[in-house]
Amino acid sequence: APRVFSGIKPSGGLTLGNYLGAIKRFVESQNAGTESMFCVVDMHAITVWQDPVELRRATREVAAGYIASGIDPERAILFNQSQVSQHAELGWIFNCVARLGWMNRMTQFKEKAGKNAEKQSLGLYAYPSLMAADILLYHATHVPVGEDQKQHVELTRDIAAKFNHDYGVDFFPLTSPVIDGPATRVMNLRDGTKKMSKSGESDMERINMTDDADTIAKKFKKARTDPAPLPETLEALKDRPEARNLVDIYAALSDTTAETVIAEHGGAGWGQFKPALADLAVERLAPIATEMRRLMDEPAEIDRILGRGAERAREIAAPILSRTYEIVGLIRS
Ligand code: AQP
Repeated sequence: APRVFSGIKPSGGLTLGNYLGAIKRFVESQNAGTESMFCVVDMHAITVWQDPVELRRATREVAAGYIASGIDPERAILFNQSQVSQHAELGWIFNCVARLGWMNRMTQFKEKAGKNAEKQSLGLYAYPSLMAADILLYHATHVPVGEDQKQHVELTRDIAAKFNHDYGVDFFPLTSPVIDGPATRVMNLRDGTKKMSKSGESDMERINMTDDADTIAKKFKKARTDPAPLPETLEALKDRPEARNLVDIYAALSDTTAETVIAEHGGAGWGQFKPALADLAVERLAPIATEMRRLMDEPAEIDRILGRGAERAREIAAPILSRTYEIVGLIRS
């Protein structure tokens, strides 16, 4: 049976990129009736330094973001990764399956490490192997992610295939990334060639899910664009990454396509389009932000939900990990 798994790192506050590229699509998958598991991947967050107090806050914020956006913790399994120790255990086994050459090709590590690879944690380097464990621990078949995670989900397939081949079993499924919709890569508002990130330097680069209406309006107003108005065809946006990004955001927020947005707004100047975009974003995000704030005022309730989700996750994970140990030849007595 199909099973969806995906996760978000609590490495800061949630952005519009996380919402459009991930959470909104998770809600759609849950509502389509597919068995779904959504994780706050706190062990991935600590691959770079996290202040412990802030990590706890961000973990609860991601959980609140899921719930406020429509993830129902009764229907989907919602939990934080570190409460299910099988992730780390299977992650170790996959560290012994994945090859250094494969890890060396991971573009996200190269981008994050920059010229300072030697100074990065071993965890940041090994992160895609833990991510493979997150997915395969539940024999998940579909992983909805943004474009930036495509390579990691492909690596998950390589790890599953090598494990199955080396041990002569047909145990781990070959997982498919699900990358669809108009906003699989929401770009930075100040630089249309970089993706919008939680941990980008300036707050003006991103819309946070908890930004208030004035902040959202100000950020779109100051968003970098070229001076030309919106063209009449999508083709003409090809070399205008900032303009294209705002059109894609508009399309995703209004559940339509970039073609339709251009058909309706082609010819509009930024003085017209940006306020329309800001109004739309506020209309969509404000109710979610209000609900997030309400939930975050009750951290004990969030922790209870995560704890209950972790119990349900462990029930699925335990037999799969035990079988993995058996296949590998590790004694459990
Ligand atoms: N800009 C984006 N556009 C579309 N999707 C995005 N995602 C993240 N940014 C965008 C998707 O959100 C999910 C969770 O991502 P993550 O938090 O695990 O890691 P990330 O991709 O590294 O996110 P950030 O925001 O860039 O975090 P930092 O700055 O800490 O590294 C994934 O499905 C991702 O594709």
